[in-house]
Amino acid sequence: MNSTNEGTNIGPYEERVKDFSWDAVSRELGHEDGAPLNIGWYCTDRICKQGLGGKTALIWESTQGEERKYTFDQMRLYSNAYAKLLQELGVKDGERVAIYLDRVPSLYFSLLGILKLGAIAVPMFSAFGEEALQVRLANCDAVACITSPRLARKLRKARPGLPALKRVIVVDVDDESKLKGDEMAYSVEDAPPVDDFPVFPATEETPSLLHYTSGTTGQPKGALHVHGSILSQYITTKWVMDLKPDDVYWCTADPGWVTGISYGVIGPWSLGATQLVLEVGFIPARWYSAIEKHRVSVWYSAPTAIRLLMREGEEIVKQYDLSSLRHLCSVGEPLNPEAVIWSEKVYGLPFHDTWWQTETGAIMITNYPGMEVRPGSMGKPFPGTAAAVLDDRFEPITEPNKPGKLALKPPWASMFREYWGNRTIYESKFKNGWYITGDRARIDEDGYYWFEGRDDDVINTGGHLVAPFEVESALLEHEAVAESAAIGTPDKVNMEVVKAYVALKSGFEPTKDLELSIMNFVRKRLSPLAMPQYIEFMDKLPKTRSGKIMRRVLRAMDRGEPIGDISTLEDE
Ligand code: 6R9
Repeated sequence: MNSTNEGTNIGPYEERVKDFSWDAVSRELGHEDGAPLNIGWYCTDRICKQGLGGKTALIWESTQGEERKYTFDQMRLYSNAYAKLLQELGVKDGERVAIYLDRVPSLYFSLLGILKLGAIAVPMFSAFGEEALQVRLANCDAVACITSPRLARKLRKARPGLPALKRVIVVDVDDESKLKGDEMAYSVEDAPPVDDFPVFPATEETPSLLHYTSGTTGQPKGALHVHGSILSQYITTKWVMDLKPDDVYWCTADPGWVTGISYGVIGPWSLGATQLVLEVGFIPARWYSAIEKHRVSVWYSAPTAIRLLMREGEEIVKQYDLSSLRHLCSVGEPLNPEAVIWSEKVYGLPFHDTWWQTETGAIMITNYPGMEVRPGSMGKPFPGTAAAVLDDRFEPITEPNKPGKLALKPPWASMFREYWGNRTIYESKFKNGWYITGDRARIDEDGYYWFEGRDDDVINTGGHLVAPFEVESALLEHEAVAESAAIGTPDKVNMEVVKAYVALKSGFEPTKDLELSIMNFVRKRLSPLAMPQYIEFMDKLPKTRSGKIMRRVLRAMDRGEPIGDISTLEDE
C-alpha cells in the first residue's frame, strides 16, 4: 500500500525524525520556558485568542438523536463555570475530582474546568459498577465527583467506602427531588457565564489527570499525567491524525479511557479542531449516518469496532455517503491485516494502526499518513521517541525480526510520572534506562514494528485492559466461590474475553444457575467488560507453593496446549 506524503502535516518521516525537537513543539504552541502551561486554557482560551472563538469545537448527538453544537467560546465559558463552581465548593489545586458521566457535553466542560482550576481530573468509565468505582476513587481520595442522575445511584452504593468524597455534583437533573443527601444539582448552561476565570498557572510538571489502568498484580493503578503532556498530544494529533482547519474529527473512544482524553479532548482541541461526539455506543447504522451527516473526515477507532463493522458487511456501507472520510486510524489492540485490507476495499482508505498505552499518554509507534502501510504492523516510532526491543537482560536486540520486550527511552512529554501512591511498582517499570511496556514485539529489516503479544497476564478485551486480579477479587466475594483465577481466552471479535476458573466452597454445586449468578455478580460489581464470558469449575486451582495461582497453566489448558503434571506445581 503505497502513498505519498505530499500535503500531509508530517511531510517526510525521515526528515522529521532528524529535525525533531520538543522546543520547536513548545514554540508552535506559543509556550515560553517557565510560562504557565494549562491544558484547559490551551484547549479553549488560546483557540479563542487566535480568533476561532466562533468555530464549532463540539458537535454532540444524544442517544435519542438530538444534536447540539458548541463553539470554542462556549467551551471556554462553560469550563470556566465548572472551575469556578469547584473553587466555590472548596476544591483546591492538586485535589482529585472524578468525572463519572456518559458521553454528555458536561463531561467535556467539567474536565477542562477541573484542569483550569489546577485540580486533578479522574475520568471514570460510566459502565463501571460500584466496586470498580469505589476501588479507584478510594485509591486517590477523590474529594468531588461529577455525575448524572442515573450514575448517582451506583455512586451512592460506593460512597460508604469513600470518606474523602465531600461533594457530589449531579448534572442534567430533571427532578431534583430524586437527589439524595448532599448531592447537588448543577446546570452549566443555566448558570451565570464566567467570562474570566484566573486559570491555575500550571507548569509542565503540574499533575493533570489520573487514568486508572490494569496491571499484572494488584488492583488497577492510577497513572498520573501532567499538563506538559499537551506537547505530545498536540504534535501527535497534528502529524498522525493529520488534522487540518476544515476537518471534522471523530474519536470513538470513551473519555473513561486514555484514548478518549488524549485524542478525544486534548489533542484535537489544542489544534482548534471540530470534533464529533456520539453519546450512543456501537450501532453501525448510527455510526455511518453520523459520518454522512456531519461530514466526518478523520476517524480514530479501534480494531474491535472495525471487526464488528466487517461483520455487518459491505451492503450497509453502500447506503451511506461516506465520501467525506479522508484518513482513518486505530488503537487499542492488534489491528489484523484483514481489517486494513477490508477498510481499503470498502472505504477506499486503510486504517492506520497506532500503538501506545495509558502510561505513555500519547502515540509512540504508528503508521503515518503518506507512508507505506504494512498491514499488521504498528508502524515506526514517533519522531523524538527512542523505541527498542530488549532481550531478557534488558539489552536492545539488533537482529531483525527477533521478538523481545518492547521498550521506550524516557523521558517524553506525556510520560506518566507515577502510579498514584505506588512508587515501587512505578520504578519496577524502568530497567536499564528503559521504560518496559509489558508488550512483546519485533522490528523488521526496514524498521517497522510488529506486535507479538503481551508479556504479562493482563487481559485485553475489545481494546480494554482488565486486571485478572480485579476479577479474581470480585469472584471471591461471591458466596459460593472458594478459589478463583481469570485469564483471557481468544475471541473472534474482541480478541480476548474473560474466562474464570472457579473452585466452589463445600455445599455448592456447579450448576448453570450458579454460573449465571457468578457472571452477573462480577458484571454488576465491576463492569460488563470484566464479566467472565465463560466459567469453568474445578476442584482446586493449580498453584505454586507460595499460593500464587498459575494462570499460565490455565491458559495452556484453555488453548489445549500441554501443561505437564499439575500436581508437581504445588512444589514450585
Ligand atoms: C491507548 C491504549 C495499552 C495496551 C498496550 C497493548 C495494547 C494498544 C495496540 C495494542 C497491539 C496496537 N495495544 N494499541 N496492541 N497493537 N496498535 O490502548 O491504552 O488501555 O493502556 O492499553 O493495549 O497491549 O500495552 P491502554
